Amino acid sequence: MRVLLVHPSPLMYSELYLRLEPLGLERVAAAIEAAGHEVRLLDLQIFQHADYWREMQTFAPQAVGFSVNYLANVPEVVDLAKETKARPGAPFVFVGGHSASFIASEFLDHADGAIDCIVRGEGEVIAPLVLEAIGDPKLETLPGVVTRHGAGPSPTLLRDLDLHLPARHLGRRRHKYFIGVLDPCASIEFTRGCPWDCSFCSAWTFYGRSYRKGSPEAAVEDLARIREPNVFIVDDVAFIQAEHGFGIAREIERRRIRKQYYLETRCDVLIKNQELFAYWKRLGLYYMFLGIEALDEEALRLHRKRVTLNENLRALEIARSLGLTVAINIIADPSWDEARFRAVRDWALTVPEVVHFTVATPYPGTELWLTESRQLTSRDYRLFDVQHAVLPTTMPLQRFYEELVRTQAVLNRKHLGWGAIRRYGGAALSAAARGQTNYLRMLWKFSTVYNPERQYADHQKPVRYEMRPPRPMAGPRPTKQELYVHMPAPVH
Ligand code: B12
Ligand code: SF4
Repeated sequence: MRVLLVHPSPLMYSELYLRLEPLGLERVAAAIEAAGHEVRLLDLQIFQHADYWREMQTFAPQAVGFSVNYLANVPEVVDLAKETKARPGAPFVFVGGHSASFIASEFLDHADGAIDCIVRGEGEVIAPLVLEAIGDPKLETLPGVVTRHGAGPSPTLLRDLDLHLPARHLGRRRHKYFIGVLDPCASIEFTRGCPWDCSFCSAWTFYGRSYRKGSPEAAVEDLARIREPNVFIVDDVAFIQAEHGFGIAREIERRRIRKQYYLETRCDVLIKNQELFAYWKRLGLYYMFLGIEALDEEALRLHRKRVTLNENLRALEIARSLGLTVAINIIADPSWDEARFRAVRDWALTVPEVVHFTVATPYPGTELWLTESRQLTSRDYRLFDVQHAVLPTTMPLQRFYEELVRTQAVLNRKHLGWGAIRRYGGAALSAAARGQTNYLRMLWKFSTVYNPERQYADHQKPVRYEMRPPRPMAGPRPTKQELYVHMPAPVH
């Protein structure tokens, strides 16, 4: 069967700092290819809708699968599915990914019959079975599958992460993928899931709080296939288990692979596994993201981060002493006033790190989605991108955006424009000499992407698809049934 897999258009973030390969789709593609199908992959972060329609004509797929990890992409995918189904000889249309998994039935309702099924959870096991069941009523009995007529049992976890390494050969224009100065940059996955349970996050609810590791040999085999000199390690929390991180590192040394790496981890993990991170620094670890989230104990407790402010500050010192470029994130609450923004801005100016600000957003799939007592001010999917306020702001909304962007602009002052050229000019120019200009191009784009008027105007756009409000909880706390996509068992 001819199968076209599609990643939707870029999010607000990817307009500036990064653009990353659709690793989830590449893994699903590998599983589908292994089942004997002919697969093509189209990434609309790079290509245009016109390219999608061209592909529909020239490749004439019998099935089209969309990846929806982000709510902001829901309207685009619903519209593409509707237009696809309106044309003669329409293919089977299915959708997977994080956000799709958490809002399966409302997604199907918006599509009004244009989406044949949503595939909840990991795609590797189930996608080939879905293709096999097209046209058969057994489709809606498959694990993780939801149609307008029924839903199968909880999805099946992939038994072994070493299976179905990403089908990177299907990617086109790979030189467009980058993160900051790591230009170009590929992505890789070493582990899946997270054992913590932060209230604003859905990494743990998606995988039913499970945590799995691939073998160091398979991970490094995958790494060896990557042509790019830079690699984004996509694990939610990198190197939780030191032995696994050392195992991969030793294998990299044994195979004499030299690359630069970006990873994301927790402050307590960095403190606990300092030696491991120092080893990775020697191997090429360049850029690290630490989820600090808050500058006070009360907010850390509310986010249920299970780290203290002191631990966070200690981790920053360790990262600095290792000589890493460090990015951190702070969650701005819509309740913040001018004084709060000023205090955070002053702090951000005193630290050498790249400081990002996101807006507290109850995302479906998180505990916060069910427990947040404040009323949503918007249910427009496009505004659920952690850059817009969807909860009531204490300041007038326009003022909130002015303060937010002013605070985000600290990053612009410190790490973009000429400041960046002074700091990373050598790396940027040598990338440019190789024809890689993604990073150079981002340096002066800040105010076209982060703009208070634009953010405020987004709230005035007509809303065609509205999210369903959260369902009331059965008890005082959300249950596993209410939160998890993958229930803890079974593993196949
Ligand atoms: C890279 C990344 C990004 C990149 C986007 C890159 C891209 N090209 O998509 C950037 C940095 C832009 C980003 C932004 C955000 N992200 Co993000 N991101 C990730 C990250 C680290 C890796 C994604 C990845 O490659 N995973 C590995 C692959 C193998 O897994 P996968 O994509 O989930 O695919 C599997 C399944 O989902 C499924 N599947 C996926 N697509 C399809 C399609 C079909 C047809 C089928 C059948 C199955 C299927 O099968 C795949 C294989 O099992 C994940 C964390 C993670 N480890 O997954 C978070 C994650 C996906 N992001 C998340 C969030 C919350 C965000 C933000 C909202 C906030 C933030 N963290 O900054 C913003 C969104 C901004 C916006 N404007 O809306 C959440 C999920 C959100 C949700 N929907 O519930 C995650 C899980 C992180 C987390 N800890 O909460 N992100
Ligand atoms: S924020 Fe990080 S540590 Fe917390 S649950 Fe999500 S992935 Fe795990």
